Amino acid sequence: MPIIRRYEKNPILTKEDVPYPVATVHNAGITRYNDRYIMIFRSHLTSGRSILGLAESDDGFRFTVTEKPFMTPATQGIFQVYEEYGIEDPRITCIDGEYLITYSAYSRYGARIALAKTRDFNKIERFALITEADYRNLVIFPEKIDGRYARLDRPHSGITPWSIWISYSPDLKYWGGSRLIMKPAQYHWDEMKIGPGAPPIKTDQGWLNIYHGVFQTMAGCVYRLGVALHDLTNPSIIRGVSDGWILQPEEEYEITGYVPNVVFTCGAVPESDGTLKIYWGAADTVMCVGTADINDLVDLCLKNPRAAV
Ligand code: M1P
Repeated sequence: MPIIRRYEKNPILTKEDVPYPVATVHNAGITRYNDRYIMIFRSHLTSGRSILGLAESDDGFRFTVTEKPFMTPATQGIFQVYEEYGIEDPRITCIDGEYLITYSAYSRYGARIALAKTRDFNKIERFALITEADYRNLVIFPEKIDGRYARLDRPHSGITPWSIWISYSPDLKYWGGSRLIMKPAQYHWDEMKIGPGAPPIKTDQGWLNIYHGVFQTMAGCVYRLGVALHDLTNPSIIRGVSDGWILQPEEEYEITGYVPNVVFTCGAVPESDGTLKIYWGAADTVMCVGTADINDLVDLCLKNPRAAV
């Protein structure tokens, strides 16, 4: 039995489900809100630039997209400068009833991460640009740790391989205490680069970090998903990284599309029965979901780990 069981009706969302013109539907953040599932997904426009849409569901499998986009690039102020080329890859974290949405802001100056806040998915406040360029894949932990907010991210500098870092903040705006905590493993399925995927999931054994890892082949990159377990009280300590991937492109809709051979997650929802719904963009073109047992993911990290750095 595969560790992640694909939903038999994948893909769950495509551009045909969107009531305004888009070229793709992928890399969605996901959360629970008022007993419903809210998905904020990325879409390319035919210009090649990206916007964010919103879809809702009662069961986490069948989603309906709202009439209008959820967020489009800012048209004024500092956000306009840095969102000029589009907004991408949203992740959602709920802390004390406030939903924190981090996303990549693209411009001629590179990719930065912006943070927006909402309490109702209607009124949205762009709060701050919380990294300089070039950063991607920023996830915020769903509770303060030792009195501070914590985040994982992936700088994309000239220093390779691109790795996962942790940082802390007293107020979500100013971040520091940064350190590298997890590197790709050489000659491994994730050897080129890694990036945090879903905001960390709390378990009895630690924080589950479902991340993506990239392997470069002669025919292009292959994006797969892996899993690591961080210490609950000090998440800069990694208790284990599963040696093998937990999901790789295998289905037609994962192998072919806008960018072939990509499975890329921005969100997962833990359920009361001990399972986790994991959502992924397939081939940067459509959205998919699968289910895994949280205990199985924890075991993978602890029983057959590879080195974290
Ligand atoms: O095309 C695959 C992915 O490439 C980028 O991810 P990363 O910088 O982590 O390699 C992003 O553009 C992502 O949206 C995309 O799915």
